Amino acid sequence: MADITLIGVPLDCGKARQGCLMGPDAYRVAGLQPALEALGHSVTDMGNLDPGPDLPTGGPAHLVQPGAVAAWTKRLAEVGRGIEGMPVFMGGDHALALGSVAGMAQRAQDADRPFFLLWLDAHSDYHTPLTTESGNLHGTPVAYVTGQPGFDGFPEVTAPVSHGNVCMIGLRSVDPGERDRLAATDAVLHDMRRIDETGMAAPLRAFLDLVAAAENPMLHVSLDVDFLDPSIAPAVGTTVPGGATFREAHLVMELLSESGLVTSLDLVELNPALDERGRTARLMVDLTASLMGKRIFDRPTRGYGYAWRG
Ligand code: EXY
Ligand code: MN
Ligand code: MN
Ligand code: MN
Repeated sequence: MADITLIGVPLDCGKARQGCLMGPDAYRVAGLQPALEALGHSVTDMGNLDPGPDLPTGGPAHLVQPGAVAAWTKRLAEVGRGIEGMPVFMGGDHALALGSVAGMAQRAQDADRPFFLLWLDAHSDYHTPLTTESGNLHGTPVAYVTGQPGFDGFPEVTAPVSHGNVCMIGLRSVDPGERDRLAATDAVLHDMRRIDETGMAAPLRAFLDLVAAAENPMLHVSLDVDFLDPSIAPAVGTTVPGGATFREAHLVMELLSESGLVTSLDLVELNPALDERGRTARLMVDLTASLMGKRIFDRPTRGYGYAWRG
């Protein structure tokens, strides 16, 4: 069983539309902690983080709240680096991943462990402040944590994530300003056209084989609500048709669970103001339970935080 720490991250400054600040409490109301405790995990809810008073204002006019995102990034990286057990960052929009991923990558570097990132998202989030068209910094976390230039005023990335250790699944909305740069890297990119042909299992198993081949790896999973099809997950401001189905999403989580490799998790972009009687929040809780071992029949599970079952 794992020791899980829930971290509320009411970060809403990664884009113009507001609402994600209610995300952490929506997960609490949807029963995330008891759902994980019912699986035998010990769960601590550390409450909501606060990036500190007087968030910086100003910055390049074309960017949305860069000072606030930078302050959150610093705070999250500090907290993530020192957290015990398995952190679950309850967002908040995807700009939280600038800090959550940077902090976990630094934690891996501190422990001399290889670090891998699984990005479950309709978007590649590979813009920089120099390439973004919208100015919304929730479209930039992967560029930041891989050490791309252009993030003036942000904390230095002292443990950059190798592109070859990044896998994206669910892509179906990638801007020209990020596509060519990303395609030129060795990141593993699975758009939904690829998933239509292969299903979720084959590409995910291939990535998990890569992770498992490393020595004592750490794997951070960043789950954006818009990875899911809007028909099952409407509570997100950046819906894109053609997302993961209910079973595809659960299969991804079940395979991750059986790998025993996941060491940290982001749950991002839930906007409760757009939800329908809380069903998106409950789905995200259920998917997290699948990631943490909810199963009908036991399967061999080994690795991080789980009872060794051979
Ligand atoms: N690529 C678009 C932009 O940069 O504005 C859309 C980004 C959506 C980001 C959400 C978190 O996934
Ligand atoms: Mn995203
Ligand atoms: Mn997205
Ligand atoms: Mn690289």
